[in-house]
Amino acid sequence: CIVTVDAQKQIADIKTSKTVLDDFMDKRFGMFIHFGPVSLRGTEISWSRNKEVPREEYDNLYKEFNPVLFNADAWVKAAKDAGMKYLTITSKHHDGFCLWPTAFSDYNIMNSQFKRDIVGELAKACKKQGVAFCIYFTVLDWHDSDYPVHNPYDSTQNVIGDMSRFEARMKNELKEIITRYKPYMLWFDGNWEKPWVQEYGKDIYRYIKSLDKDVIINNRLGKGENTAFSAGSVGDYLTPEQNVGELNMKDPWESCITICNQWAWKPNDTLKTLKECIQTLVKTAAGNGNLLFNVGPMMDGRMEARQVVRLKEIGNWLAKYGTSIYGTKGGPYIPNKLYATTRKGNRIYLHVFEKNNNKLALPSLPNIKVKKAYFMNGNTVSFTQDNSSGIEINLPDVLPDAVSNVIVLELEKNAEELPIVNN
Ligand code: H79
Repeated sequence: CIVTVDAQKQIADIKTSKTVLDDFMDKRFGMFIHFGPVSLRGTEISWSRNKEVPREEYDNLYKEFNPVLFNADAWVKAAKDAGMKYLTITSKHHDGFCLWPTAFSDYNIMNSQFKRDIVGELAKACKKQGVAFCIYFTVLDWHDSDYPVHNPYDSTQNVIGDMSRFEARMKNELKEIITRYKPYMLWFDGNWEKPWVQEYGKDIYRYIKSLDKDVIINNRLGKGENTAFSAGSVGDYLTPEQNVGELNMKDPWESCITICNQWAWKPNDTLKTLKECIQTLVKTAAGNGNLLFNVGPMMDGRMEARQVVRLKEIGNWLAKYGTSIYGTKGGPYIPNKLYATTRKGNRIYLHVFEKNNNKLALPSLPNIKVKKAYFMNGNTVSFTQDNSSGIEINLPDVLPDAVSNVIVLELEKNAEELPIVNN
């Protein structure tokens, strides 16, 4: 149909430029923050409403919300210390509570005891510390009477609403956010429920681009699929959730993964080990994607000390090995249990995850000679190369880095154009 083709063409004309998206993908590592009045209960943000926390109680939590130890500079510093280059805050999650003083809903931070613009303070701190500031904003709102779904667990309550009014308010809120806080990127979510249709996604994409042509927009503004693009897709990059995306040299993507299990703060939640954190980041970069790593601050506004320590440990590893992550491409090998690779210029960075024995066998790189191999910041590594049997790396009895090891393979020519090797 002609109308749809036109709408699609308009989207193509205003789509975020490759330069901007390349800049985003070079960053590789960002901090996701899920925060709101629900931290008073330690249950999952939005999903515990009508479940662990009765609706009436959940919707009144904001009156007690007073994170007096919130310090935007401290959050941004924790991200910087982790080696993160951008930060994404939940300005509004599915429970509808707004962390900024919006003129379009009373259910916002100014009507809590706290009365401070959390989004604005973070935007300012990010600017000061050189971290790209990004905003999460869901397209569903179980609290809003104009949105037709009020309880994801009980469809009988989900009947009345006015989506055109809801969409109009969403635009007003987005305009506030974009003009006030100048986000680098907008992270939409909640795109699977029935009221949300593709036309809203397209309309809002156009609207955002009319306000700021360079703001990056994730693919969850469009209806449905989060991990693949199709002809009518809306948005600039793919968003696998709680798993590392597959190697994809064509489409930009970012995996969002939690440092513990829950998105919002949970007391004594299981914290990922340093090795898990680093290897998650490495596997993401090796698949040519970004990692948006989530932290849920506590009800008093501080991040948990043990999480801040873990973030710092990740940053310490990146201070040594960052050139094998930032600004690299994924491939040419598909990541597996034993290893994964990134590449830049004439170098392949071979990340070794596990050691089965003292030999690591890589499939052959056709017609490209490896000139030398060495541990990053360390000793030479001996290897053999053969066009049919491939590359065999000799590993020492004990690998030099206790957390995650990187071997640099220097090639005689550029590694970035190599086709993906099927291993
Ligand atoms: O904001 C985070 C999630 O709340 C949101 N996206 C990320 C970034 C998200 N919305 N929907 N979903 C994720 C998928 C729904 C998963 C669920 Fe469950 C499974 C909802 C209920 C069961 C896991 C367990 C999440 C809440 C409880």
